Amino acid sequence: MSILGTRVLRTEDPGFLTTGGVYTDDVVDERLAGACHVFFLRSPIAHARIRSVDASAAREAPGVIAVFTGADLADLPPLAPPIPDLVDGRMTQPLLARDVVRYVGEPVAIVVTEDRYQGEDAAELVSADYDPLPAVVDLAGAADDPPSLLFPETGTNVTATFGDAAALRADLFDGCEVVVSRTIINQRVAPAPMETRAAAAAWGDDGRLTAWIPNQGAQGTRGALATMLAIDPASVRIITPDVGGAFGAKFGADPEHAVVCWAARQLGRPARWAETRNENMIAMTHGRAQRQTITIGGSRDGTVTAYRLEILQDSGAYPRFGALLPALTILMAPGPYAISRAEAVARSVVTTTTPVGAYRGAGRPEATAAVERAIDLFAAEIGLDPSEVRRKNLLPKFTEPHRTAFGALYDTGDYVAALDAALDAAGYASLREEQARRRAAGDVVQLGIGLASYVEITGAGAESGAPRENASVEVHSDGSATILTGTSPHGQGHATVWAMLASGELGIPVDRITVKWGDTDLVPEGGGTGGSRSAQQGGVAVQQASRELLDVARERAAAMLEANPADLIFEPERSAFEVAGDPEAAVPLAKLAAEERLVVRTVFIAPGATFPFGAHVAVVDVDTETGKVVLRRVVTVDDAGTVINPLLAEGQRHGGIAQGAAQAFLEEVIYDADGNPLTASFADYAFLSATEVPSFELADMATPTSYNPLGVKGIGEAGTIGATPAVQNAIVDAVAHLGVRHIDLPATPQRVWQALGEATAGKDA
Ligand code: MCN
Repeated sequence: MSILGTRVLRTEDPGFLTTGGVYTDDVVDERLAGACHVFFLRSPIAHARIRSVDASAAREAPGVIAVFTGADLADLPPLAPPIPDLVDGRMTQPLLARDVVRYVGEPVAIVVTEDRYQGEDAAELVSADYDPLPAVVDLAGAADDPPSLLFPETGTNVTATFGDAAALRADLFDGCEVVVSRTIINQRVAPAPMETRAAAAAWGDDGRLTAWIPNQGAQGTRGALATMLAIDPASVRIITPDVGGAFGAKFGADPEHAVVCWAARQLGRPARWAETRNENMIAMTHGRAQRQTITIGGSRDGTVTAYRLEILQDSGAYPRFGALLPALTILMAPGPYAISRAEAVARSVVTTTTPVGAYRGAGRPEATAAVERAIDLFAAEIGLDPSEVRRKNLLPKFTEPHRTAFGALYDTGDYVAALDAALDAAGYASLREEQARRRAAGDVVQLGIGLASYVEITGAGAESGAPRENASVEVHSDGSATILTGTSPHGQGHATVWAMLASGELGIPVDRITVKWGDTDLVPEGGGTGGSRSAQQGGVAVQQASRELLDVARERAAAMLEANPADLIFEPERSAFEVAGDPEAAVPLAKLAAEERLVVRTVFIAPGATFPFGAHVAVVDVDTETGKVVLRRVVTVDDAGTVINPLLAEGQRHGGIAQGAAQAFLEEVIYDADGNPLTASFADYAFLSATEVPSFELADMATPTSYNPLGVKGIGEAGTIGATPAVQNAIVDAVAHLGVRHIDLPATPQRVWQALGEATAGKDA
């Protein structure tokens, strides 16, 4: 039996569970001996002109080596927005604020000390004077009626537009019997990885920088850091220690990372930084943050004929990846539905809040949440079961790529089958019966059933063109093997799965294969891990390298055995080539490696992104007196094509579903009207834990893609894409018979209770 498709236990875990990981802050290295510690003084005010920063008292404080402000870094370029062609390139972030601060938490100065805890004390002695400017928090206002401009020289807070709002069709909904429209919120959330951000930096005598940074792709981090430091990327070596979660927010590098490296160079000694949880909550990029206006129209028989999505994206104070999220949301706007007329437009605006970046799903959960809410609103309006409306409008099964009106090329799909499988697994009919009973009895606790059908994009191409990834595989003379990969796992388990893929080809046991990544001197190129790209590109590259290695080995074995290469059979059980019909005449790969290095590096180039799909069913209890929601069940079908290791793929689904559910009923980053963050700690931010969720029920479905030889698509973000709308729809469904049509994310007890109150008062809630 092939090892692929089996539940191989994670080889990473014994270490994590016994001695624990070695995170950036734990790294012990002689290059870091005598390191000083960096503490960031951050803006306490959302928007202000900096009148002065007086650090004289702080400089006299115990242990203080230096205090630096924005003026000291004036020779470094500011952090430029990604893809300045799409985003206003003038809206840049100085590495330390210069004249103006634009969000609470923006780095203003650093205090460098001998011991870590001296920095925080000394920072209190820095006196920074601010002239407050009006905060910009309200999204709609930020764009159209701004209380102030973050970058007055640009004349606007709009940093990017997608689609032509002036060209929206006036007749889009003509002929529709029913049209429903609503403005909904896809709230801002915090990635909240267990490991906060950190950096350790040392400059060698050769002028090269070595930086240990938790990241999602060392090569991208090297590039971003080199740009901020205005140095050649070749003079930067990034080393990636264990990473305690990232969820999209550790791609590239942040200004803080560059400042720590700069300080190390300036002071001529290594420097370290590890942020506190509070800093992490206000200064690591946030995710989502869209205000969406959805309009859906069709006929009373349930056919949807027109859909419009208008997005206002909160980019936070400085356009980062968040400003580009609408591009992905628009690409996936119609989801799995065959809607004959659909349009989507977006504007990204800057506000005086923490910059927004990628968060698990990055743009696609927002698309799914919008269209899934729209479908439910439409179903409620015409009084049809939401499963019926979905079934009626889902694209029929296709095996040849399908081009959508928004330019996405879905590789393969069977959306109705996914929906039916999820409904079956959930026991949909009997759930509806129970709901009817509880409604008829007028129970205080009502049952809600929510659905979400989805299709998402994984492994989208890098800017440089077709999606690709490299891998090298080397067999050693002792029969073990080493894999180098351009991916960068931080919880996904590539060490296990990449070893499985090589093992499946080479017959070397998984525990004798070492997987290495994240050191740019060892692996100079790589796309890292994000967008659920790794298995379909990095994993496939490992398989391809292993096969190419066998080709090389076959030639060498043939020469050694004095046989025709075509007459050799590779026998995985022995990890050896043998002559057909003469098993005695055999040569193991290890022996070939003893003769001459046996190593192959390859690049797998994919024809395009893949489009995994699925359906989620959520079941909730909602207390109609208190608004409290208890998540009872989440049943999902997540079709990621061929599954290499079901244990890991299921783990990814569980984690994603938990985060998706958390967005539906708990988590939200909140600012007051002055731009002060109200959720700056885990005491205030309703961070999901295992106690709030049931064990999830995962049904299987696998439609292989033809885009790679393994047939794999991504699974890393599926949970966040399906679960949020399914849980939200379930909560609304629980109280729909009481007149509630919509409850914004997150559907907290207060919001549910309020919606019930408004519905009872006769208002549409
Ligand atoms: N896999 C599989 N069969 C498939 C697809 C995947 O067995 N058909 C396995 C892979 O081998 C891999 C894992 O499932 O071990 C996830 O693979 P893939 O879907 O390719 O996703 P990536 O490895 O590229 O992971 C990225 C994805 C993203 S974008 C975010 S965000 C995310 C996530 O993974 N952040 C995470 N999962 C996370 N999990 C943890 N613990 N921490 C994070 O920060």
